[in-house]
Amino acid sequence: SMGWDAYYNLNDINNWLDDLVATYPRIVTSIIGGSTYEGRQIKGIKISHGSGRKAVFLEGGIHAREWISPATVNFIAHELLTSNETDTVAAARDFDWYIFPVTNPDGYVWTFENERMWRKNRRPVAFNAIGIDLNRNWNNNWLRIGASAQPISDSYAGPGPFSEIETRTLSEYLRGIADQLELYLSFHSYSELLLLPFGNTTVPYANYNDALNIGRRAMGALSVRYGTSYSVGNIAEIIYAATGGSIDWVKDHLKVPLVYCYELRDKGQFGFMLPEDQILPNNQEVMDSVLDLIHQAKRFG
Ligand code: 0X9
Ligand code: ZN
Repeated sequence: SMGWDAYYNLNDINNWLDDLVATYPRIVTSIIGGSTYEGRQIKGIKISHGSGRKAVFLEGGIHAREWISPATVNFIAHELLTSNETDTVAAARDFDWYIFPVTNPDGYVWTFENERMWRKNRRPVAFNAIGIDLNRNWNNNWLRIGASAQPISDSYAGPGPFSEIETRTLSEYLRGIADQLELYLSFHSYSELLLLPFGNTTVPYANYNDALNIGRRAMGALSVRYGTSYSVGNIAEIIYAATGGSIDWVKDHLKVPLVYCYELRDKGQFGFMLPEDQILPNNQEVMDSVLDLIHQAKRFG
């Protein structure tokens, strides 16, 4: 079982996912979203109460050091499976959920065992440089802006779009379920923001204003519990222009109606080193917002 007062390493998370499959065999299945340079699997679970439903995709831990991201994704899975609260039960029943808490497993392990502040994957790319930023490697305006061509950089985009096995395999998995997807959520830290595509332009896409309003309302729901205030907007407008991120590709290539990137707690006091006593409050307020997104997504189509 998983407490919400500590960060868990990859083995603990993967074992916990296996436990969920064993505990709820009719509802939860084990899924593999892809594989990694060091030979690991990108492990996830699918929660489904029946066929023919639209789906939600939760992407956690693409940046290794952002430990609150897998913790948040795990909590959402836990709530969907254990809560008796009306909205949560409905959310679990009305959508299929594809849940991947750690989409950069090699990097995540490295932050536990070697360098707490590691961000990228772990593939050697030059004689003195390791790692590609997996949120710069997707094939959408690759290397256009806010990404580096230097292997030593923390935002190194890689030698080419989808050069990395992690992004290539996960994107193939996503293609396979694209028709089902209604809502895609990518979880990062930190800054307390809800970001919308695209990373290279502030020009709104077709349903941008609807997506913006839905996001704003959800961040209103997030703020109720502890007063945490998230800003909502286009990536290029409210943080910095950056291309090759997962949500841009998911929006542009898979045409998923609603696509967001959370930058979780905090606003910089502790940054990536968010204290463990903030895990639960963070997770609860984010869950409040996810339920609100679900409520709105149902009516959106
Ligand atoms: O720069 C990033 O990849 C994200 N910020 S972080 O501090 N967590 O590294 C923001 C990504 C938002 N952009 C896209 N997903 N395109
Ligand atoms: Zn990040």
